[in-house]
Amino acid sequence: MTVKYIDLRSDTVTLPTKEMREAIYNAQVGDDVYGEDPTVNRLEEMAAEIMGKEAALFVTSGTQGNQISVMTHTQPGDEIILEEKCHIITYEVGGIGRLAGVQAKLIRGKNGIMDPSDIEAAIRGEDIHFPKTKLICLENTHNRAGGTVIPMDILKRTYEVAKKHKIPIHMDGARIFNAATYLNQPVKEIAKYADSIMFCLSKGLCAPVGSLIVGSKDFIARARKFRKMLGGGMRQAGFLAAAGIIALEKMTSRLREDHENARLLAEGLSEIPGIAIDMDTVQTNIVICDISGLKLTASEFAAKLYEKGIRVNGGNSSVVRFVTHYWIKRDDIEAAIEAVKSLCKA
Ligand code: TLP
Repeated sequence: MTVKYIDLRSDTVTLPTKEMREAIYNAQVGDDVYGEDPTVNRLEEMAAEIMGKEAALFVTSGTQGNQISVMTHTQPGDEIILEEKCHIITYEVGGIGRLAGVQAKLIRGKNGIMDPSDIEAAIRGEDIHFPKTKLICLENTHNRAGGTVIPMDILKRTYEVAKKHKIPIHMDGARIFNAATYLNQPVKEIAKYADSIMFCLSKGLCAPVGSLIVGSKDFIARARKFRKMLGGGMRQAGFLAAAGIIALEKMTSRLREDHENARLLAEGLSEIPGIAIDMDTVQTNIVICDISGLKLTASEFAAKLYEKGIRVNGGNSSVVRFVTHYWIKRDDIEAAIEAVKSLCKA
C-alpha cells in the first residue's frame, strides 16, 4: 500500500498533469543542439513573447539558468551585487565563484528586498584596487524571505540605478508568475525592469523539468554557448519542452489558489502557541515559520510531522518552510494545521 503524504516541502515536488503527460507522449522532437527541435523552438518563442524579450533559452534547471546568466553577464574577477539570502548565494553550491569566477557583494534586504540606495552605494567607483561591478541580481519572489514580491516602485528605482551606472540586472524569477499574480500585473511588466530573467517551469507550473532564460538576442546567443559548456545541450529535449508549453498556457492563471491556501495555512499555524509567522511576508505560496517557541529543531519538527503524514523542509535552525502548489487542496491545508496542532499539544 502506498501512503499518501501531504507534501509541503516545495513546489518542486509537483508532478506533471495528465495533459502534460499526453503532450510529452505526442511531442515532435529533433536535435536541439542543431536547433532542430520544433517543440523546444516553440517553447523558447513563447517564453520570449510572454516576457517581452527578444529571445529565450531552455535550460535544465533554475540553478543552471542562473549560473549561465551570471557567466554571460560577467568576466572572472568582476563583482556582482546580490541579496544576502538569495538562492544564488545560499543554494547554488558556490557556483558563481567556481563557474563565473566572480566575487559577491552582499546586501541585506528587508524581507529579501534590497533598498535601491543600498544597491547604488555598493556599486564600485573607479579605483586601481577595486573589481568592476558588472551585475545586479534580484530574486522575485524571494524564496528564503517567504515568497516575498519586489514592489513595482522599488523595482523601477532599482532599474534606474542600474541604467545610470550601465550595469545589467539579472532577475532570478524562478517564481516570477507568483509575483505577477500577487501584483495583478502581466509578467512582462515585471520583466521589463530586468535585462535577463530566469524562470522555472518545474515549480508551481508543474512541468517535470526545465527553466528558461530570456534576454536580448545577443545575450541568449552567448548564453547558449555556456549552456553547451555546462552539458546542457539536451538533444531531443522537446519531450520536456512539450510539458513546458502546457505549463505556460494552462498553469500560470491558477496560482492565486496556491496563494490563498498559503494564507489559510499561515493563519491557522500562527494561532498555535510556539509558532511565529511574519504575516507580512505571506504574499505568495511560501510560509516561513519560526518554531523556536516549541523547543524543537526544524528537522525534529519535520520528522514528527512526517509521522502524521505531512512533509515539510527542516534543517538545524528553527525555521520551517511550507510551500503550497497545484497538488495541495484546501482539505490538505486543514489537515496540515490539525497535524501541527496535535504535534504541538503532544
Ligand atoms: N529552490 C528550491 C531549492 O533549491 C531550495 C526550493 O525548493 O525552493 N531560484 C530560486 C528562487 C529557487 O527557489 C530555486 C529552487 C532555484 C532558483 C533553482 O531551481 P532548480 O531547483 O530548478 O535548480
